[in-house]
Amino acid sequence: MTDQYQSKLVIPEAPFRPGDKPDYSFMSLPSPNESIKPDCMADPAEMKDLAYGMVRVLDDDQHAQGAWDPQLSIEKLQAALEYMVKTRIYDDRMFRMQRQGKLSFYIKCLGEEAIAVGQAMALQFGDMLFSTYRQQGLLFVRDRGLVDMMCSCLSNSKDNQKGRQLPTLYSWKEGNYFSVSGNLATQFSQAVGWAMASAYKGEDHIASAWVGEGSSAEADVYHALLFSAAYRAPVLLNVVNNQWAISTPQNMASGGTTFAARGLGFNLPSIRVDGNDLLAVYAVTEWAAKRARSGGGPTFIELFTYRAEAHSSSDDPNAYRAKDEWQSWPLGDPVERLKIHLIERQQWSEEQQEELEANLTKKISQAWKEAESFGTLEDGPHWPLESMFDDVFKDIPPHLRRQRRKLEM
Ligand SMILES: Cc1ncc(C[n+]2csc(CCOP(=O)(O)OP(=O)(O)O)c2C)c(N)n1
Repeated sequence: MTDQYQSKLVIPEAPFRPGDKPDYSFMSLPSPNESIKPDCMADPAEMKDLAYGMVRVLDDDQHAQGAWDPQLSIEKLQAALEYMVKTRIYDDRMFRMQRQGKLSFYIKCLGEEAIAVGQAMALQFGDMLFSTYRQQGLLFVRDRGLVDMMCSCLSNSKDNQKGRQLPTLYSWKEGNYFSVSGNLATQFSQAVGWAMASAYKGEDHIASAWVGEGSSAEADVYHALLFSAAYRAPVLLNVVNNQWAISTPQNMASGGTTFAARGLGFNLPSIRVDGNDLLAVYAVTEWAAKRARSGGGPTFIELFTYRAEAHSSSDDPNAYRAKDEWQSWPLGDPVERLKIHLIERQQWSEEQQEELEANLTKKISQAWKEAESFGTLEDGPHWPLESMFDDVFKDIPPHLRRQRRKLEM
């Protein structure tokens, strides 16, 4: 064996681990003026740079700049801020309730609020959403009732999933929100299938699916990409790169390039966007939705962000990542950024922000009291055990009928 031909196994490492002082100065962040905005029906070959750059609208001073500025009205921007703050306060309340033993489990989306809110606002109500457990903002934009969401997390008598799901794995048929699956990445192929059916039937509604960057290593994602490309399904395929898949850093799944770049091999328009910039998220989603609705097929989107909280209520990130990493994150806090943008335009104030937060905190507290009145995990009432056989099969197969009978005896 000679040194010249010695192969070497490379184990990707996280940039920082506990005890390190995070410093992201190595990260190249283009200015908003650097990204071109092609026509929404452009050939993917003409826009490859968008997979390696980063679409941004808010600059470092939170002024809107560049070709991707979606020129949203002040009312829309204020509504987006409200949805994001609502998401944050809701998450905070639910996490505390989990710590008090009222819920079995909870997942927050702290730091990622602009993604679900910006994307849901750029889509239409009839568009079908195939989300992960970390896009609760989609439900707020669609005006899902707070009490309904809480009852789902409490698995109580008003839980529309009858206590069969983990908290945060919501389902809402009437809101075109597909049941969240605990088996990661299944939603990508489901969304593509739904979008193919929609196009086949000549309907104008599109689908949108999300997956975490860690889950993007699942084979389902590549089946979905190929089918979406081959049949030009009207679907948005979003990878939320929040840097961590529990304790696994993003470079374990990236293969050393951007996640967006994977779409290029399938000849898809592939765009990497600053996921902490509500305006940029909105603009890219609006572009991709217009393309899908015009017969241009799918778009692959990487939303670049940072998971500010633990993975879930069962996780302690101090074991694997540097303390205060979020504070060093160069793309900042999405809520602060939109707030500063509006204040700079003299369309918002710190006083209004405080008032908004106080009102939402009050509403969420009231909703919690009401939700608890339908039962809690600890005290019940719980769904009768035999109800586990309902709603799965139209005609219950004999072996399950036998099992139900046994249970009733
Ligand atoms: C098929 C499958 N594999 C593994 C898991 C266990 N698991 C749950 S969440 C998670 C990490 C997912 O990370 P990522 O996709 O980056 O999303 P994030 O939680 O960071 O939003 C893992 C490995 C699972 N639920 N399903």
